Amino acid sequence: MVDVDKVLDEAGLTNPHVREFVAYWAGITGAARVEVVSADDDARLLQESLDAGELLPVDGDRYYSRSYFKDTARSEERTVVATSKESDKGVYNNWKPAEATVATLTERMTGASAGKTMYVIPYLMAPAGSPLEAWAAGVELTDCRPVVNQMIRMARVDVDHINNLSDPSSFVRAVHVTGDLPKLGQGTDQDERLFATVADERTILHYGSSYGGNALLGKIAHGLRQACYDGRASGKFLAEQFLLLGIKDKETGKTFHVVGGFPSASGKTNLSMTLAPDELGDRFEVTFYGDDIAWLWVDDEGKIRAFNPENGVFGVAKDTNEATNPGAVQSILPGSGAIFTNVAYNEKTHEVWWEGKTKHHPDDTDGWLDWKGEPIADRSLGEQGDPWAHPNSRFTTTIANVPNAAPDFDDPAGVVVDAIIFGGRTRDREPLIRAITDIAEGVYDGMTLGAEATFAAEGVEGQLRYDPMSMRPFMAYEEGDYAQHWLDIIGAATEPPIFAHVNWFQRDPQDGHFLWNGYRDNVRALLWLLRFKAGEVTGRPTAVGVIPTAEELNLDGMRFHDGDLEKLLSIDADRWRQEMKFREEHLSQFNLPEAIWEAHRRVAAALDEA
Ligand code: SPV
Ligand code: MN
Repeated sequence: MVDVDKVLDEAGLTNPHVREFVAYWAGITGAARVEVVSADDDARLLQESLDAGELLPVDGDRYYSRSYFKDTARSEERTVVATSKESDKGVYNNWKPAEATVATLTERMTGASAGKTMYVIPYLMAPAGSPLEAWAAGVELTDCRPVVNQMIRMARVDVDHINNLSDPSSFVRAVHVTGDLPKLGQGTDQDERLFATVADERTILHYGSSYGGNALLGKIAHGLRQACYDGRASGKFLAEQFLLLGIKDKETGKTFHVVGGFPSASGKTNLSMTLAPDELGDRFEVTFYGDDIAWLWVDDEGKIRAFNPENGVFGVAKDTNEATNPGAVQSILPGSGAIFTNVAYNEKTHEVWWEGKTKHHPDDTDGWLDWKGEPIADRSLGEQGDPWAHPNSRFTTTIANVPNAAPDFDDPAGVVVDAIIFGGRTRDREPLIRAITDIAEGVYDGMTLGAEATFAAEGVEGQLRYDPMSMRPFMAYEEGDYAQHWLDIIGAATEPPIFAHVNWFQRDPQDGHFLWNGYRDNVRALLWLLRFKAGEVTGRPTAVGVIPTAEELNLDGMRFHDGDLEKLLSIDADRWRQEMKFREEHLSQFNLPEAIWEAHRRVAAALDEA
């Protein structure tokens, strides 16, 4: 048995509730050693991980981690929200009763860390000193050392964060046990993996993975699922899978802030890290706050404020290059300490590569291993076309490494939110941007957010896979209650943000080309929105919101095929009327507040008149 008290004493971990939690789980998991870590331990732990072969060196003090080949993404089917109230059951949250879930996980975790070290990671999901601090502290226990190095990049890690709590019992209890990955039956009827947020006990128990959000419990388990639940239970805040960016007008000195929810593969990471287009760069500067999570609340002056609770970026590597995301490229250069997961790795030169990093993969395959660790040079003819990197391969780096990180990204007071945008991926119907001034219609727009099914076979042609607020896998309680909580929080603001829906993905129906260039030019649509909010432009009202006129958008340096701009700035009423039927079915699943249905009926009636 480990002498837990002695270890905690030596680490200066004094919070009695944390001590009790650590001792309890050390006993259950049967860990051979316990070690308390802080961000200062990063270099030593990296070296230990290298020595043990858990990480491999990448040139320029960077690192490579390869996960088990059946453990390469967040598993939605195996992720549940457990509480003691069945009224928390939603359509998408995989609700389970707390007691049985904790019992199952306790059984699976019993003895499962035998022979391993259990690392104790005291962390904060917020800038220190924020008004939401009571919900930001957590302690993750993990039996996987590279998870510690990742957590040190993604969260603020220090024992002081949990020693000095005003309520010492108020921290999230997070336990991560890797399990015997080759024996877990991933994807079969006997799948033993289980990732549970026991939300009303503020306890997170994840068993059966060492990958990403399954294992870094500060991120989506605490930062989204638990915080979403806490936000409503306290009535104080919203926790959303949103980017957060700033746009500084160098002429006036004012910085505007935008948060945004996008279903996966709709350009969220690239937008969050974008720069102003060259033609506008003299006047506007875009700054980065966060690519994945924002917490929002109403301040004493009635303004909506937000911060990113994370300290780092866990970004998709695929297609990251100087053209798509120069900020990301800069943030993972030699010297950044970045950790790459499941990209291709050269065991001789210690380089990394992924699809889209460069136009073609390296010509000389000598030393190159694919994401599974298999030599590219040994591939059979039939395997030649297989990707080198896993499509969900990632880089982990701290926000401080991002070249255009906002100077105040770490400010505990957060920033005032001027606009809330939702953006799907839609080949027709959705214009470039439509502004929504009514709060209920804005929340309604978020609840009907979605992206086109990637393959026609996944659904009806033209029908979306709905992903309400881009929170489908993270909403911790019933969707109707969630919409009501949004109405309450945003409705309490005396100066609410403006809402908008954006779409960078309209295509020409004949040859399929994108009508809008996208990437850095997307900033032009946001600039119009901020001018519209300020009353500097009026736009053109439609049934589904206000759309810019071509003259109101700053399009300096852009070119369009004939008719494309008109199409980007108009709506197809017939397609919209079809969409309204799909929306009605989608929304009927939830126990929605009447205000959301009224918004739906208003939009439907306006479309019928159009
Ligand atoms: C996502 O999948 O939405 C992520 C990555 O942000 S993970 O943390 O693995 O969920
Ligand atoms: Mn995410």
